[in-house]
Amino acid sequence: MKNAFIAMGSNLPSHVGTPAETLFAALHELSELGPIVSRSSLYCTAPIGFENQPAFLNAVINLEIPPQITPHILLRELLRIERNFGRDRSQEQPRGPRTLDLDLLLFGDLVLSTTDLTLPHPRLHERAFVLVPLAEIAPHLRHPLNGATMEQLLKKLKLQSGQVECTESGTWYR
Ligand code: PH2
Ligand code: MG
Ligand code: MG
Repeated sequence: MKNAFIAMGSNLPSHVGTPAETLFAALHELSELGPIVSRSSLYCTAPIGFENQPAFLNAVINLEIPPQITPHILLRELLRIERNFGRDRSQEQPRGPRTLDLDLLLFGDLVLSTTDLTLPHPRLHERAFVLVPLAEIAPHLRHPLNGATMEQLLKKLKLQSGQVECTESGTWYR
């Protein structure tokens, strides 16, 4: 059985409410694609890339992938769920504020490079807002390209205090 790891992020309200409410509602839609094995805590994180925007709420989930779902089908479904929560890519600023961002980090140990999808996610190992929640739920998972565990990759990042803060403790999907 294969598992996909998906990063979730939000820093703008959507039609369902606050970023936290958006992430929980999106989790419900994600659970319709396959069973959610685990999810991380929600983390309040300082914006990276474009700094003059609200703090993000970030999390990572482990989704069990049914055999008929290919990486590109999963990507298409993630984009569809983003649009359901008001994401409009034609109106937004790169690395700017968004109602919902769903990034495919890993799809089993698949290594893939196409115009619309690169696996593992090329910036996975650089981003504390991804590695902290990922290492919380899968500390011993190995990066398919360099063999390092998520725990080891996280240790290599120089975390600044206040950059990534846990806002709740992770539980099974509610
Ligand atoms: N997403 C971005 C740009 N910057 N910063 C944080 N802290 N969290 C994010 O999810 C994030 C970001 C573009 O997707
Ligand atoms: Mg993103
Ligand atoms: Mg994205």
